Amino acid sequence: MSIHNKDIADVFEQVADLLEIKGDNPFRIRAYRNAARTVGNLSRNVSDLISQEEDLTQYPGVGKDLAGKIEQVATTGELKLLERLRRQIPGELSELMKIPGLGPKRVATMYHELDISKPDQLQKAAEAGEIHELPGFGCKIEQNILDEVKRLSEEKYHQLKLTEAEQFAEPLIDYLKKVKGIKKITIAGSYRRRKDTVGDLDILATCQEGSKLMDRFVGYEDVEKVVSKGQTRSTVLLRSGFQVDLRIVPQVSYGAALMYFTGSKDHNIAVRKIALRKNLKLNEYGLFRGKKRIAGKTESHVYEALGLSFIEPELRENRGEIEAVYNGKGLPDLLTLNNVRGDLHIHTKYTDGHHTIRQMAEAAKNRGYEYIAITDHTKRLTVTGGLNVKELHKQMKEIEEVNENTKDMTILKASEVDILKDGSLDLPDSVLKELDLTVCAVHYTFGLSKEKQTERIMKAMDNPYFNILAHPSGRLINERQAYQVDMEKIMNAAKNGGCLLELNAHPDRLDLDDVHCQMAKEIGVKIVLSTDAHRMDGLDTMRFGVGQARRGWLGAENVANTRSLKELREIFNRN
Ligand code: DGT
Ligand code: CA
Ligand code: CA
Repeated sequence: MSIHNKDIADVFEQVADLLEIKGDNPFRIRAYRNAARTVGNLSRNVSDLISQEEDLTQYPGVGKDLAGKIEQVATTGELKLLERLRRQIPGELSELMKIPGLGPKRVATMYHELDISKPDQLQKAAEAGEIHELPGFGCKIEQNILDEVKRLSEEKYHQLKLTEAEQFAEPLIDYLKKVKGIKKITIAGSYRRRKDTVGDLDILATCQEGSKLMDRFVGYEDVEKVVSKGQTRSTVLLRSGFQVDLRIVPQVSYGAALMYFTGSKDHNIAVRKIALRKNLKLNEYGLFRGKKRIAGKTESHVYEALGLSFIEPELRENRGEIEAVYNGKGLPDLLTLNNVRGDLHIHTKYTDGHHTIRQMAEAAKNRGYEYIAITDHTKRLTVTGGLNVKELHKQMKEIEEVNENTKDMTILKASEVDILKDGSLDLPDSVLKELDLTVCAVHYTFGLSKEKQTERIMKAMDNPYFNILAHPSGRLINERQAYQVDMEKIMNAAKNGGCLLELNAHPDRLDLDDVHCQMAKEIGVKIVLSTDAHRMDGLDTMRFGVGQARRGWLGAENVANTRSLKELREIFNRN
């Protein structure tokens, strides 16, 4: 039985939720949350680490006790502590905590006063007007809860973050590839389009012995339920509830099928219209003139036969890509990972990172980068141990020392400066001016009105030492909505003032999103791609940012950290 990192992370999240509802020790709760995050974000599979007898305590926030618990979940799929907690209070309470506006206190109150432990019970009670009378609630909160419960129940199914989908997909593909006679195998759908979240996996394969491949697929150890099994198509649910489809197609149709199942649906519909205009028929088997297949083996053949040039999967959202190739205007040369010359948002041990300046610099150099910026937090963000001026000066000195001893890599002095509620920055100008650049961010008071939040950020950008607006919308995928902000206004102001916007590549954020990237390009404001790495391997998440940038039509010319250090310095000097 293979247990995925996400399964383990979910167990620890649930433990933390239940402890919090019980009112347990905050430090203990935080330890479980940190463990969940660490495990969820690991690039390697924990089950593999354990079978290779690697020491889990090398990971941040993982002590001996937690390492033992992680091993327990990874090997048995269960955790005794969680079972014990579930005997005391219902495990479903942790689901209720996912509803925006419901924290542990409110969940505990609803449970003790009204015996509510499930979303449908909550909805009934809210509709009956029983919630607002509880201590710590009110009519407005009751209404919000009701709206959120309805919204969540209407979501067709839970979308996984792209990184989570990868953790399920990669071992499965490796496993399937071991079948003899398999020629090609690709994951199509939103996964191939590098969408930030993925609903299900659509796998396509060509294989001489199709029935062997199908047998192997439904026999995968992680399959909980075989929804359907046929000669050319099967659907399974993995234990996490994630759905996977496998289709076996003939080689002559592979390109047409790949195109069809890569989607998006809107892109397909628009391409099919072009086919119809040319009196051709396009489906997943090929492009046909009458009964004759005129293309189908590769996607390029199909696009070409339609008079179109090849469209990269990330662009297939019917957001202008078809018009661009149809009118001969052409598509942009999309950004690639190779274009990126440095990472400008990196944390170290000085605040909540886990490695030293030197380690992060070495790791960046190993990835072929020419420069990085060290951007630890400022003092307002106390939970991260944000730096005061004295500590920042100490860090600057260390950066100078490391720079002197490092070849072919420049470490820039920077800071992730908090944008305070009134729009001022969390460091005095006299200190900001000593930095090579600043990455500025909103980390609290997310609930301001759109007007006030926009004003706050605009005022911050008026500071001549403001360079990059970090994770501009504040969203955490599947966890926290973006705050209200007038992004177009901010982008215009940034462009006029010489500020830049970040595309934070962390797979939990991917902020700016694809649509906003496209908006930034149209407005002409420059983007910076950064990972917000808190560990050395965090630098590898750049590829998620690149996928998102491509979805937003960005080319190297739209992204500042594809430039030389000299050009960058000019960009960051706004005066
Ligand atoms: P997801 O799984 O919700 O993240 O998104 P997709 O894009 O992977 O969608 P999915 O799995 O429902 O279907 C895979 C692809 O199959 C989709 O991108 C386009 C194609 N497709 C599905 N349904 C239709 C349809 O009704 N018409 C057309 N033209 N294509 C469809
Ligand atoms: Ca899909
Ligand atoms: Ca599907």
